[in-house]
Amino acid sequence: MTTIGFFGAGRMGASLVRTLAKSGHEVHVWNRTAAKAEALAPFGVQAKPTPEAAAAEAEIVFVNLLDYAASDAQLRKPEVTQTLKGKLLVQLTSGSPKASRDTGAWATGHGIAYLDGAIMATPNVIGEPETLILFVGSKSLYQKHERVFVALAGKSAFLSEDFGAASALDSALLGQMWSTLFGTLQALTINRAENINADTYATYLKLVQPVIDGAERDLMQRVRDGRDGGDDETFATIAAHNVALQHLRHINAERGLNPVLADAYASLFRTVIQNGHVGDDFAILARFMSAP
Ligand code: FVH
Repeated sequence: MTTIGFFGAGRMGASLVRTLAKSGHEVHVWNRTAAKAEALAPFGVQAKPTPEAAAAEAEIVFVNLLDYAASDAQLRKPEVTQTLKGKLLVQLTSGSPKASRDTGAWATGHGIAYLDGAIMATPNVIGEPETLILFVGSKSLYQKHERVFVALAGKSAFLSEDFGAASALDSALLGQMWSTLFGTLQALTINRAENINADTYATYLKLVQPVIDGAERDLMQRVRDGRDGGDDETFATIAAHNVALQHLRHINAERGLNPVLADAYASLFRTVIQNGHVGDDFAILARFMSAP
């Protein structure tokens, strides 16, 4: 059993706290709105009036607040920083890779051991064997307390010594998720606007996943291999993609649909064409995503 301090009792924080308490740890929690911390008392959790009081007796202190601005505002209070010295601080607030690296540097510079983490799940599956939290920082520190982390997420894993790696991977995967979510909304909008029948929609459902999987696999491989020009495996040049995109824009115009996504793609194609790459592979766009 470990005595654990916890800053935050929001949707995710409360789920993490309950799971730690159910795993047999003594948890002292502080939340800006005290009532949310006090509501955890039935789980044997002790609500504390200040962050430093929640950290005072703890070996490990977790933070799960809205953002790093909220987190830094608490962590960098002199009385909190002083209390955290010599303890392990585990940051589970979502943030940018830079914020994670800056907080990691701040913590280690103040004699506070630091692990950063990205929760790849929603509050309802915390504590489940299939849930994943990625941790970064000192591998030996992670391994020393792995039992605590695995209680929070059965698939908890150590990712890297780079404090920013978990946030970077989280953001990359979120970007992938949003492009799939927005792409799905666009496809459903076209299907609905063109009044496709149930059989045609059933065919769409059969085709959509292989299209996504195949495109991602091929593109990742080409970009990784640096094959972003045109070669004998370039089956669709920028020109071909751009022509097909115009059909999507015509549907948007004819049906009065929101053109914002197709127009954004068109803008990227226009930039690449203006830079002389009309005959190159789609992968050439990777260069223009890194530098507009
Ligand atoms: N919910 C989810 O599915 C995602 C999954 C992936 C990881 N995220 C990140 O977890 C952090 C907390 O998210 P949340 O969903 O629990 O958010 P809320 O329920 O809104 O709780 C926010 C807590 O932060 C406290 N808080 C907000 N602003 C401040 C502030 N200025 N000073 C101190 N505390 C602050 C808030 O306190 P209160 O409103 O109850 O007083 C909550 O404790 C987040 O990084 C997600 O990206 C969740």
